[in-house]
Amino acid sequence: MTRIQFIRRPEFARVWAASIDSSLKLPLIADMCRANTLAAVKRAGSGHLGSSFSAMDIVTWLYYRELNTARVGIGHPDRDIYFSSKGHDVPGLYSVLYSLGLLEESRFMKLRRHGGVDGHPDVGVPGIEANSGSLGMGTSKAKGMVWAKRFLGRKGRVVVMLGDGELQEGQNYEAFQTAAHQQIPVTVVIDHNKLQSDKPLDEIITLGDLEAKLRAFGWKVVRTQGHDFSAIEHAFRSIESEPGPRAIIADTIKGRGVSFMEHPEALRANAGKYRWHAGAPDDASFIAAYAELRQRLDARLSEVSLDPIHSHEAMEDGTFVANVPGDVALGEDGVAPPRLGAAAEYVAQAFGDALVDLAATVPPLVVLDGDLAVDCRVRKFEELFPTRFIENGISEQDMVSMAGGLARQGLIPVVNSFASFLASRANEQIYNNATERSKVIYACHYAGLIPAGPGKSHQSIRDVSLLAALPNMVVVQPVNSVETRAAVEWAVREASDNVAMRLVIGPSPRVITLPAGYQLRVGTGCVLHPGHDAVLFAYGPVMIHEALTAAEKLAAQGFSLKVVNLPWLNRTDANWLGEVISGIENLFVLEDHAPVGALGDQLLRTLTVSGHGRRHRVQVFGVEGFPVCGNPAEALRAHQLDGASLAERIVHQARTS
Ligand SMILES: Cc1ncc(C[n+]2csc(CCOP(=O)(O)OP(=O)(O)O)c2C)c(N)n1
Ligand SMILES: [Mg+2]
Repeated sequence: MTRIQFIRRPEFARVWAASIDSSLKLPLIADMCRANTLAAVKRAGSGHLGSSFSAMDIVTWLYYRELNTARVGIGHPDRDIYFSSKGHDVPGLYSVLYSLGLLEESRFMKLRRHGGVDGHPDVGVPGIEANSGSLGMGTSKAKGMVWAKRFLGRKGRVVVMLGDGELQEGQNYEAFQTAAHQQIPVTVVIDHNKLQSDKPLDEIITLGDLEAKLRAFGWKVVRTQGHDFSAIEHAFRSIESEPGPRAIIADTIKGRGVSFMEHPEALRANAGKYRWHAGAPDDASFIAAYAELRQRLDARLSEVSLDPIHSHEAMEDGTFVANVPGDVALGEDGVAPPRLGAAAEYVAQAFGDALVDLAATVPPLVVLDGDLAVDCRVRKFEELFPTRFIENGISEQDMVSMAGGLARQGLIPVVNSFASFLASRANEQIYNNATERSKVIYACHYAGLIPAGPGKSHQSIRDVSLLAALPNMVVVQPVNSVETRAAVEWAVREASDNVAMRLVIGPSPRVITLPAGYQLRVGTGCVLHPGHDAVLFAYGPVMIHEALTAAEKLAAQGFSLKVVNLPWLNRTDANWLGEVISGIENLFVLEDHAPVGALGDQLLRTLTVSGHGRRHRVQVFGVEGFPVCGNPAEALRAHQLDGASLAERIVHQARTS
């Protein structure tokens, strides 16, 4: 059983009130917050440590010394405002807010859980000023806040934190330009840790002379050491009287505070790749990291004759058990959130492997990535075919239009990013490419509701509605590795239209076997569970698992549900559809998407046009509202899309018809 300890709020108050040199307090508070960040991420099972730790000293400085927020209160109209545009560093921010009593303990203890605090910032959490997580928007939003404060006669500054990789997003440069022209005194802090997802910026897309670039835009720029509190103070003092926009470039270390997570040692230890950007550390790494932080804290406290840190083990029921100071002996992972019974299959892996295999026989195939090569499973392609791989950094719009240019020259580009960023942010560019009638394959990773820990910036439940209306765009989502490989081969070799391939990022919840002889054919699917009382259409491994679970539960109640896997989300073969629903009145559609604009709408349209609709009733189950944050079971349940809820909803509907 993993025992994870937290440092509770009175300990922060004790250290802050201690009669010691005030310059010693901030490093102590920051490390205490690091320890809590580490504990929260470990308990959540995921989260971003490297980025939280590199920003931690600055965030501690801001809330404990620079900003009036804690003093006047987080609801005061004249408060100073801080938020992070990068957003994934929010576990660190939560720790600081908690240490000051601004964030409730019960919520902080539930990072990435339903009813706790989201994996990326959400204004529903006390102290969070802006939603972020989709990179690149923060400077523009901060500019709006400064403008509004001035307009409304309110006091208070606005400080926004940017990642250095985040600066690859073009929106930053629009904001740099307008903030200077509009003379808006927004303060930007750039957490310049020189790394992005898992590689140095200089290997992805270099920033060049950042100071000169910002100055050329008309900004006041100061550079500082981001882990030295007096240097941070000096930087803030040197820009405070500036009438226009100001930037503090803070040289920081990703993973700062835990030796083996610090750049550059961490890169050397892992063949040049940074391991601690996202995800919870394994037990051994957690124990070592926590011990290092605690030992440093206790040693520093002892030097100034203060008691060591007292920490408490947080139990699942929300109670705490006091621990012996320094006790960090941990065992098996017993507190990870309940997970789906995962199969060892990742459809995204099958996608990446298929691309590698196709490369030999399809010379025009090229792959583009937006700093997500590992998540999108294209790192292998990058290593094997470096001349056919384009790393474009965090700039989806640029990547998509570049792909359009590649396609105009006869290449077959496969563009990779998360569905939520690719389909939406670059939608206009995708449309423009489509009008040229060339073929681009858009690999929309992390499609759907699950995983739900990162929160609504990352869960993609609107991408089909954004893409399906393009006349020459086929949207497909495969259910298992076999179907994924077939879909990639079809997209690369056969498709004449553009293809948007939705892929679930996590492990498939169960092994899904396709019927013998099943051939992928546009507009058709296959029956995965026989039945005659109702038909449920679904797609992708997450929702097909829930659909099958519903069918199994209903079978035990004597209700026979036919489950149909239909990977084509905007193409339907009306004859095939007519056959599959023949003799069955009640039809259901399960979306891994909002109920608007995806498979349900497509089927309704096909039924209406073909005339089949007169004999059938259709109900669409989808992600209603914004997707909730939580573990998979919590999120599915909250949206009533888990197998048990679906079974109830289906029976209810069928009996009332
Ligand atoms: C628009 C968008 N594209 C891609 C991502 C995925 N992503 C999250 S963090 C990250 C790297 C960020 O690097 P950096 O800005 O340097 O932040 P650091 O973690 O180093 O603090 C990427 C690519 C995203 N969240 N938003
Ligand atoms: Mg960085």
